[in-house]
Amino acid sequence: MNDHAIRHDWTTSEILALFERPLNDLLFEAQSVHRRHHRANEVQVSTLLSIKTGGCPEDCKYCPQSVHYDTGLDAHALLPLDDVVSAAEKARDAGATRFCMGAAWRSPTNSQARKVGEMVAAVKATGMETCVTLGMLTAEQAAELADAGLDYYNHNLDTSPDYYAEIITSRVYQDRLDTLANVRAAGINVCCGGIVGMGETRRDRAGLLRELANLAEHPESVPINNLVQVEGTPVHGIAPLDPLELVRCIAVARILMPKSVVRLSAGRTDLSPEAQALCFMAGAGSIFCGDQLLTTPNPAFDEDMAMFGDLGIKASAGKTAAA
Ligand code: SAM
Ligand code: DTB
Ligand code: SF4
Repeated sequence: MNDHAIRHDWTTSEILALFERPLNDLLFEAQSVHRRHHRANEVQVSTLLSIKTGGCPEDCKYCPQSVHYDTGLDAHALLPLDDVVSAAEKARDAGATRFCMGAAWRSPTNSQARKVGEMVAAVKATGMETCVTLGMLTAEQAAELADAGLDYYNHNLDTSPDYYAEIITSRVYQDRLDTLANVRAAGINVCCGGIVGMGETRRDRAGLLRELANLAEHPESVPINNLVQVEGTPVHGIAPLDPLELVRCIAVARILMPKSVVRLSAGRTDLSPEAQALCFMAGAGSIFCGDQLLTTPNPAFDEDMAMFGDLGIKASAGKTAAA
């Protein structure tokens, strides 16, 4: 086998062995893989908007939007189209190249999916790439969103199959894989990753990355979220993940899925600029910019642009990020 082959047959022990390498060796390999497939010193910038907030029937233990936990969130119904378009224009003018719209649904109805399709078409008309995350999707809904011009669908595996039931009981792992298959079949780019720092073991983190890397096709985009702890959720108060373990996760994801864009997603407010710099060294090629993620805070746009300046990083366009 050639060293640079794209593999889909990783074992947990092989992945754990990557995690256990000396940090410098791991970072050196991850950055070398990164430079073979992506432009060095370029990071793509996306902005998030919660188009429907709170009141979600699912019981995801990390999520402030679940009806099962009292998090004091201000819920709102699906936003009007005009509000979504003005938020997209604002994000584009600030320098984002992709606009990601999230809805707190278990799965959309056909009429909800159609309305989101209208938002996708309108946001695309602003010149931005589009991404939506709406929960489980049928094949028909995926095809309709593809027709509306959707570039990416985000649907995370969240954690390893072994740890999954500790975090979510209202839907199973296979439901997530089915949605990913529907998105893939519709020809939409897949954005799929997970969350770390929820009390899982390193073996679980390796198990999540194994599931992602062994999909028939690697997701084009792999968000690694560092848990944002929200008061009222069951995982609030858990010991935070060592930032170097997050760096290792990103590096391992980079090595396992060389062509994918690995995203340093939620949880940057808890990371020092030095830790974020190591995440970029490990191969992170995308971040969310803007004051807010979906419902929780994110570093200010200007602060991120200053960090890019300090690190000599250029904000890049998404589709052109791969060399
Ligand atoms: N309801 C849809 C779903 O779950 O598929 C879409 C929106 S949901 C908020 C999108 C993703 O955000 C979740 O899959 C999860 O990975 C991530 N997420 C939610 N709350 C988070 C938190 N507190 N910290 C980190 N990531 C979080
Ligand atoms: C993803 O993997 N992370 C984003 C996006 N996909 C939708 C969401 C992060 C949400 C963080 C918690 C919040 O702001 O509600
Ligand atoms: Fe609902 Fe999505 Fe939050 Fe789970 S992560 S509770 S499905 S909004």
